[in-house]
This record gives sequence, C-alpha cells and structure tokens, in this order.
Amino acid sequence: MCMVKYSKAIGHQDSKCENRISSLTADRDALRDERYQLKLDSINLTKEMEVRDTLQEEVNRLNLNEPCQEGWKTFNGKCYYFSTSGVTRSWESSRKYCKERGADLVIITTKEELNFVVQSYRVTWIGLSDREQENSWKWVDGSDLIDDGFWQVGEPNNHQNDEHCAEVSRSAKRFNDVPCERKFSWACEN
Ligand SMILES: [Ca+2]
Ligand SMILES: [Ca+2]
Ligand SMILES: [Ca+2]
Repeated sequence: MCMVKYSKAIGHQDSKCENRISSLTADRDALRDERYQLKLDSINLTKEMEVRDTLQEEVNRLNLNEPCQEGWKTFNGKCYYFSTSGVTRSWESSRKYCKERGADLVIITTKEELNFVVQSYRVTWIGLSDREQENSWKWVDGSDLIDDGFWQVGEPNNHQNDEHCAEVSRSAKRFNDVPCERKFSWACEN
C-alpha cells in the first residue's frame, strides 16, 4: 500500500509513491477509455437491435397470411380499408376516420393501385386535394401529384370554384375533383 510519507523536506512525497499514483492514474484513464468505448459499442448495438426488430416485424408481417388489421385488405405489401357499403362521409371526415386508425386516405401512385381501389365502390374519396392552393394538387402525405395521367378528361375543372377534393369512380377509373363536403365511400391506406 502506498502511504504518503514525507521526507525531511516537508511536502515531498517519496518517489515510490509517485510512481504508484501515476500508475493508478494511467489505469484510471485506461478504464475511462474502455468505458467510453463500451458506451459507443452499446449505442451501436442498440441501433442494430432496433434495425433487427424492425426487419423481424416486417418479415413476420410478410410471412403471415393476414398481415393487416382485421377487416383490412392487403395489396402489394400495404394495408387498405374500404368503408362499409352504404356508409358515406365528407372528405375531411373520411380522412379523420383513417387517421384515427393509424392510416390516411389512400394515395394512388400506380395504375395497379388505381385499379385495385376503383373496384371497391362506385365513388371513393382518395387522399388528394388542392385545398391549400388552388390547382396545386397534393397527397395527404404532403407530396405533389406527379403523375397527372389519372384525371378524367377535362378534370380537374374546379367547377364553380368549389372543387378541392378528389374521388375515383369505378365507371371512369379516373380522378375527378368535387366539393369536399360531398359524401362518398372512402379508402384508407396504411
Ligand atoms: Ca399508395
Ligand atoms: Ca380546386
Ligand atoms: Ca370536377
């Protein structure tokens, strides 16, 4: 054990003790470095575990035959809800229904998805509107409508300056802008 001894000149530790102290200091620094490295390892490990869990959830979802909530349909790995036949809502109210279930109104980005959605109802609300800025059509996730090939001929026409929400119909298989307060069936996507 290192005892602090004083030589005749008071205040001078003996050199054996100094060596011991510097050795302990080095040990302490090494432990600090090690602890820091362990912390980094632990952070990385946590991140890796999070990624692994997410992937595992995705694998489970894909392996199951019923990957979506009860009553929802699967299409290309996404889940869709189609409102009960005969029940209709305004665009905003339809959207609220979807959001309360962790989803949003359907965003149609491919011809396949369009065909999948239009077969459900005569007229279905979709998550597309120009409510914020006239003729600037945006999906409910904030993305712009890039492919404008899905409008019916002559649409969107903003009839009577009061058409700011979009629907698709089974007959037209194309988008049309209509007043948002109208009541239609709706489709959610998650
Ligand atoms: Ca979609
Ligand atoms: Ca409009
Ligand atoms: Ca229209």
